[in-house]
Amino acid sequence: MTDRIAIVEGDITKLQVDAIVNAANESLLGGGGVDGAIHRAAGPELVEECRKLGGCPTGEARITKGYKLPASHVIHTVGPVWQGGGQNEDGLLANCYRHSLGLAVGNNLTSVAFPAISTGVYRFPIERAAKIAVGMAAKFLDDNDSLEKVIFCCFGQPSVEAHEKALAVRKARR
Ligand code: AR6
Repeated sequence: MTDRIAIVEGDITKLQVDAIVNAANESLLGGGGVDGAIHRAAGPELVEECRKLGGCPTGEARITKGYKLPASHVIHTVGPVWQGGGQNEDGLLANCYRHSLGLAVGNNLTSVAFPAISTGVYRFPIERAAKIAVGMAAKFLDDNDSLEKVIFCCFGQPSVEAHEKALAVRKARR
């Protein structure tokens, strides 16, 4: 199923896919990093719809329309803040990917692009996060034929390399 996983470098707000995933915070009302970029590109209607959702706990996900984005939907998920690894950060990050992909399939979406959730302001180590992200996507694709493409949209070469390495390890295991 790893042939349905793609790794690209660039700005996720430019991608024409069924859904881009936002690395949000529990308020869902916007912030910096990729969250700020997505809200800027989508326009003010996005935060209006988000306001109606009443927040989102860490590890869960919510879906909205994409408004002015090329993507028709935004899936907002809240990654864990890295606290050294002893606070179930791995499990919470895996939940973000699982719930986001579940929402995509539940809404009949076939292509989804992720940023590297939690690896910016939330300081989750990139290699560890990439392993979790790629592992969960591969597992999910195994179980869901309707999903055609999962894209990891990486910001910067270290993130690209971490995802490519995680994908290569995954492929070698098959
Ligand atoms: N396209 C793709 N990836 C991006 C983009 C972009 N336009 N901009 C940044 N990244 P972060 P977090 C990468 O900090 O760690 C916000 O304030 C970035 O290089 O956006 O989950 C929220 O409101 C990094 O690899 O999200 C929360 O409060 C990755 O996206 C908090 O930050 C995630 O970095 C969430 O922190």
